[in-house]
Amino acid sequence: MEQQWWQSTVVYQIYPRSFMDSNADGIGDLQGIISKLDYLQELGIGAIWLSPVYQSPMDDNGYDISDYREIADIFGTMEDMDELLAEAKKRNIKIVMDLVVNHTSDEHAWFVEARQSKNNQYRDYYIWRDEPNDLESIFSGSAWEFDEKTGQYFLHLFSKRQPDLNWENPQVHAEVYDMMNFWIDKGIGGFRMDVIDMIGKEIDRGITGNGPKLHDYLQEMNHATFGEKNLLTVGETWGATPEIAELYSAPERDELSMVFQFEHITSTYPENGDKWEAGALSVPKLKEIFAKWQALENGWNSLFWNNHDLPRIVSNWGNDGKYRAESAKAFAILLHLMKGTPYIYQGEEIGMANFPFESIEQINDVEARNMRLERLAQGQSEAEIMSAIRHVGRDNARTPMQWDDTENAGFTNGTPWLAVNPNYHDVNVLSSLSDEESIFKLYQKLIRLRKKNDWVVEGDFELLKTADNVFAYLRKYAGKKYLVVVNLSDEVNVFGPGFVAKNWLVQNYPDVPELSDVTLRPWEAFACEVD
Ligand code: TEU
Ligand code: CA
Repeated sequence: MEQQWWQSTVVYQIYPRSFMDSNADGIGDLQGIISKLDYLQELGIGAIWLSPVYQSPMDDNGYDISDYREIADIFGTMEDMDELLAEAKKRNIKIVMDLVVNHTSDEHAWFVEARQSKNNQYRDYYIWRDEPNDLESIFSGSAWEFDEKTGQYFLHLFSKRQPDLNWENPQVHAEVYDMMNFWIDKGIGGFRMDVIDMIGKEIDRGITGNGPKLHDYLQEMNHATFGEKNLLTVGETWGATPEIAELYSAPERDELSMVFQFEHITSTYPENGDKWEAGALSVPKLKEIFAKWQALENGWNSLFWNNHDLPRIVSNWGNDGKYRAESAKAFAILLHLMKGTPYIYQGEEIGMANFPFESIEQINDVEARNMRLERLAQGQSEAEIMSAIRHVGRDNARTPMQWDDTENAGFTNGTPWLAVNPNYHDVNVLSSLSDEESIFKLYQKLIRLRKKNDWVVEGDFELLKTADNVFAYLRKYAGKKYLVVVNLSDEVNVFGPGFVAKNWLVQNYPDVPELSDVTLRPWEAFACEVD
């Protein structure tokens, strides 16, 4: 396959509520984003994945949509959206919209109608049963909510204000494709598809992810909407294996460009998959997982450490104290020189860290709040629960972007909807821009490397055998070899001997090591061409 634009670009995810506030109401908005496009252009990204900006009662911060064709008042207007598209285009940046079609808000007109009566014309847009089964919501409790008026239960795999759409109803498909074409006609660059692996669910058989009809639906969607439009499409698929990822992303299957897989993320979760009990990173496991995914043949990888649902990488697996800069850069080098399309989550490029949450009053996230109530009822202590939220809660990623060291980190002139991380005096965009050794400059360099070098996009990947906590690999392209070495620990580790450096590309300590026998410093990382 010829190289596609979405294979050589780097995508930047914006969580609009937390990016930049233009009107002092404490909430980020579209005009705020427009005001920062020059910054993103300087970083070098080619696309923005915009988390939902549609009309929504914001029970799940916009992942509960009440009108797919309107912009939420707090974010602006459709004129602002059109302006964002135009201003981004001027800077060669495409806008990838979040497509949330596993469920709507309970305030969506379809659901308002559907719950009126059993024979309402929208009733079958949703999933109703006389009796609930034992399916659980991802946001705690039963996945079924009793609706008084018509005496049936409706399904909600997320919050009870997010009723699941019924994809067994062809009318739902038609409505969704129509809406997608509305956005495509506006000139967007693609879609990030929220929990798309759930739309093929067969709930009476207890199947939620990877249902039997899933791929038929995606092919149908492709043909009815973006198929011929050269768009980036990325599915959020928590349950994908490399085999499944090829079903989604093999070009001849006419489905998606790529998917987000989460095997590296969930590698620290216990057997039962409970993210709240995530443990420490195992580097050997991480290497094994990436080696497996990098071997994807007929399909394309996405590459990410962070998003709006995950704790900050520098806090989660790095060292956000003594080695904040070194470890943030180490993770950047490791990821950005692999094969696939990298995604940067806002603030990652300046090494933003988790927030020191102490009490539930500081938490907005519906997932964490529901979890707390459930676990308090089960007898867990407040302290234990807060510790889990502090380590892996989603609000860690959602604190406001840190632009400078003025009040509220320059995010707002009002009161921010979620507190700004107290480290903003040290960690902010303004200081990163003037420091040649900043994390930002390293990201910028990695993005340029990818743009200029086909080996980064296309080279074969080969994992090297090394000390447990050293992650090293070769990329091979057109007879040349490129070496990437990363020490993923606070300790020194030995790498080598065996290579002769020809050409240094990038590193996270000011001086480069002697390749014949390297003692890697804590979190040391570098890449070079080798013989
Ligand atoms: O996330 C899907 C999802 O399963 C997450 O809720 C994830 O499991 C959880 O955050 C980690 O514990 C998508 C969106 O990214 C998320 O923000 C939404 O809340 C969710 O779908 C519902 O739309
Ligand atoms: Ca605002």
